[in-house]
Amino acid sequence: MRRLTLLLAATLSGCGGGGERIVVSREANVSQAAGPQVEAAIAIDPGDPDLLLAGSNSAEEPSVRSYTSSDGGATWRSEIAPLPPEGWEGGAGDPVVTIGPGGRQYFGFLARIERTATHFGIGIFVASRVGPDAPWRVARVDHQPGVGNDKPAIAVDQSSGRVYVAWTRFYGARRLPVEVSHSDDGGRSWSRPVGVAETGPQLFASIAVGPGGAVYVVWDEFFAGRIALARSLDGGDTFQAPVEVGSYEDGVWGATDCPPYGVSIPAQPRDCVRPNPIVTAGGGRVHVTWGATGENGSQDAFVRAFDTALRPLGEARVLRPDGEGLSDQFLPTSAYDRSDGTLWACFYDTRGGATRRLARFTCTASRDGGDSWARAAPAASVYSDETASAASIREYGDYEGVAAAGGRAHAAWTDSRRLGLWGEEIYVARLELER
Ligand SMILES: [Ca+2]
Ligand SMILES: [Ca+2]
Repeated sequence: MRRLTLLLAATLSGCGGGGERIVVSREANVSQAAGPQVEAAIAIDPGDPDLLLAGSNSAEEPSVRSYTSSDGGATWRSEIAPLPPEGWEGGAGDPVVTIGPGGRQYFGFLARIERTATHFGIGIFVASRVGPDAPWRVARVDHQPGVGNDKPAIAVDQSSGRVYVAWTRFYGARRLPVEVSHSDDGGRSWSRPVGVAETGPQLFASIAVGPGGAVYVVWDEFFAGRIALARSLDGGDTFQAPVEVGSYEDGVWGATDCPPYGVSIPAQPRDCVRPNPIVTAGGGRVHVTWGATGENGSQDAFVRAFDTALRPLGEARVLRPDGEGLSDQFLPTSAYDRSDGTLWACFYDTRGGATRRLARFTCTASRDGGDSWARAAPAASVYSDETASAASIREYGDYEGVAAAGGRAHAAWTDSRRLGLWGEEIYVARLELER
């Protein structure tokens, strides 16, 4: 097993930031729905940070589920919405959310349609609404029959209002590139998708727009075990040559029984865990977080910083080194708060449990561009156990969420504390970094 090259990981991540403390409040079960809700996404309105939009899969229901708060996460509305168009089924899921200028809310998801008794087509849709209480209007993003679609990411340019979707397209013969489309009319119509880089099969795209309008896309090359990052300076029409963020060997496609690839860990043995790279941009830096097998063989969450031209600023760092005992940090995600320059990173953490089977969604934050990190704090007040017999085969699902604006972050995750009554639920908690 090739290890990631880590620079002084143990010295980089203590409780940096001059004793800053993460304060957690407003932990809430936002779904309260039968069956499993997994794969949490969350967005916050930079213009009014009291407005929050979250979403999740809800595989036993006709569509994804949305969770709306207009009071900073004090109260939430849980709904089966948005619905896909007539003839489509919403169970394919993969929700992604963002909130643009003027408070326009976007909710992207996959839906499937039966082509024959054994073949389904997967389409990618974005719903938008003018505010938290307005109706959703749904538009299809891809319009190319015969091409498959998977794992979208969404981001909005807060200056121009242009909204971007990046996702994997399946052309067959192992041609699986990430492509990007955009909309300038609030999600009503979408541009013809353009490829980012033809470097082999790509999944788990993440997209961010910098303050000056530069577009950054990161993805996982799961055949090669490489995380790559590319930039567009022309509004997503063309992308410059990608740079390598990190590499991994554990869990690459073809070397694992995990569906479709990944690493089986005690806390997520069946669905397994994958790198889940997330890109953020702000404060003159671009950051990527991801998960991979670390020096001691457990899962670690990593961060690496780049300048806006994607020149690396040092090596990858471990967000929370294990210390004495092995623990897994998995399904990492991150968000940048442009109002105060705080970079937030969250992940499930098995630390504190003896068997590495119990996990709590946990967050840390950096005010200095990722050079030092606050002491990690559990967003979840209790551990979850997705190895319990009543748990979904999807366990925690493929990804979780965090959003940040106005000096606050809101983490959203799959939680199994009410497994007996409601199955997996989506929880959200508010996080603030006290100076
Ligand atoms: Ca670890
Ligand atoms: Ca549930």
